[in-house]
Amino acid sequence: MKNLFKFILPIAILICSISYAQEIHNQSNALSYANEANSTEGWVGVSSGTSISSESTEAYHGQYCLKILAETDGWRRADYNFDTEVGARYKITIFAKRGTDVRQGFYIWDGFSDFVGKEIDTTEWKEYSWVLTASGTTATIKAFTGHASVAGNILYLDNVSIIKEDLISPTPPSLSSTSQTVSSVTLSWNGATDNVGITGYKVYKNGSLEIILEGNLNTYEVSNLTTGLTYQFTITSVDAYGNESVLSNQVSATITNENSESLWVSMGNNINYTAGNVGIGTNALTNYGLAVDDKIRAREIRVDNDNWADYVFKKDYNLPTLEEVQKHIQEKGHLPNIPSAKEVKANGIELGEMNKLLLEKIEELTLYTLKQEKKINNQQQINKKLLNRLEKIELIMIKKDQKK
Ligand SMILES: [Ca+2]
Ligand SMILES: [Ca+2]
Repeated sequence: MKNLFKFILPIAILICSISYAQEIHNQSNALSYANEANSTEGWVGVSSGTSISSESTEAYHGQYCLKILAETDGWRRADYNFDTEVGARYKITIFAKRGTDVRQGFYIWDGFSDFVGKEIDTTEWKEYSWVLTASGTTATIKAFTGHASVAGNILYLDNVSIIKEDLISPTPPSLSSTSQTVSSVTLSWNGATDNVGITGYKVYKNGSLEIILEGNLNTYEVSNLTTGLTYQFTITSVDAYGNESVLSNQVSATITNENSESLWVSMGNNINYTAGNVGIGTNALTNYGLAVDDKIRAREIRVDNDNWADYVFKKDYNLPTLEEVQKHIQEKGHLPNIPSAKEVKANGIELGEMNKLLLEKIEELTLYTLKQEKKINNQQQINKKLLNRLEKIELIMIKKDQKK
């Protein structure tokens, strides 16, 4: 029985909770879901031997229910009268529990052409419902404490609902996800319509009902979600009669890790990463603020360097001799102070450092060239002097030959 009530309760809450907008059982009394009060307003104990009261210890929902007591032997009952439209159909739902007597129930109602009585067959709270066609302009619900009941019989009623039949379902809302945290997603929706009126919504998570919402809401936060998982949400709208729309569009949301969310900080149109390193296609982040396991394209890249190669031109720079350079090349297979092919394959090159080293070699080459230029000039001077002396000697030799 407990399981039965676990099933019945949410349905009952749905039926009763969404119905008050078009609720015909609209008095403020112990049996009302949305407008409950310590009152029996609208209900009448029929005959002098019937007592009706608002009861606070047996309520099915809220604080109160209606207690019907047979004070004396005889046909004892409570009635509820309401206006109807001839030919219209009404969905009537009543929760009831009987006392120890049998044959308590709902019998011989007035104003409907197709009413069939129902016995209240359990001492536990149970839902009894009908969809009935009105044959007049008024109708009467009758709840009996027993068939020719005896004094002392008791019957309890609660959560009564009377809704005029509505066969047109609402249209579904348009659903969106407006924000999320590390464990929740806030859904928002709009645009649902109904011929009578929307009275509530049903939110579905991964195809299962998450919650039934009453009233004119347009947002709901789904909580207790798990980081790293992706959830699919849909929603339907519901009218007073219990018609449910088709599913809305589906909204997908992935619950992301707290750190990856919080480390990005927006500042105007900029976004800054305030801690840790960023890897794209790699998690080899040690010593690198940004690691990318792919090509990078840019119009310009600036590399800062605090030790550019102009030190080569300082007087105290120890420019190696060409003999030393040649010896290094013969022994090591690469220029001094330049990484080998093996080192570059293992470690790559650093753009700033490698440009500095290449300039270092260019500046060294310039120094070597200037030295060679100086040597060549000196040699040309010597050659010129030697040529002059040679010409003088030739002239002397020619004069000697002429004297002979
Ligand atoms: Ca109640
Ligand atoms: Ca409708």
